[in-house]
Amino acid sequence: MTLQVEVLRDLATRVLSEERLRHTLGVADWAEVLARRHGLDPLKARCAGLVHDLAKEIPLNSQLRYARRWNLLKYPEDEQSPYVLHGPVAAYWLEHYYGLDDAEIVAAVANHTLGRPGMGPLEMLIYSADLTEPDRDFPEVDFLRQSLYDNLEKGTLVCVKHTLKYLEQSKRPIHPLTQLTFDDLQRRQNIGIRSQNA
Ligand code: DGI
Ligand code: FE
Ligand code: FE
Repeated sequence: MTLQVEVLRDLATRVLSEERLRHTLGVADWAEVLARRHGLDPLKARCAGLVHDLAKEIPLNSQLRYARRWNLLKYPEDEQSPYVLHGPVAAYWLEHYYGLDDAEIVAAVANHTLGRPGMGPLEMLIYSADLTEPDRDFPEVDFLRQSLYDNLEKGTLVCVKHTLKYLEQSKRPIHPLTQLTFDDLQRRQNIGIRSQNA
């Protein structure tokens, strides 16, 4: 399947509310900028941004039903906080029903909310662009944007750290994958720093 930005944009326009579409287009634009900056494929980044939240507005009980049917429930927390399922649900639908055969985009959509240990560059890009797109407005957002622009891996670590802090402050449960993602990125960066100094 060739990647057609216009087709995916139309899909997002048909499926999403006006507000969610605005966010989606913001993620697609910002992901493309970051992809160019870091030598990744800008077309793939835009496409992943366009489809990352396709399942977000499906009622939660239906998301849960799809997740059960498609065997996407991996942690007890998935059922306790079902709003973390829209990435895996959209990714499964795109791959198995829509025929999207780009594994990197499918993974970036699946893991855009929680991350995972061992994320690839496009997964980091979409995770982070989602949090820092132009419409997002919170005190640290410019620092997060600059960190991402300077270094994708370090910037993503800063984004996951921000999410952990936000969840702690709002007394929401931390999903094991968020913690595992943080630990993994931190470990990868420590290895990088040690090998630079070696
Ligand atoms: O779909 P978006 O709103 O664009 O963004 P998203 O896919 O990153 O989802 C954001 C929501 O996910 C937000 O309400 C916080 C929540 N979230 C992210 N990580 C965790 C989490 N919620 C819980 N309970 N635990 C997490 O680790
Ligand atoms: Fe999302
Ligand atoms: Fe989003």
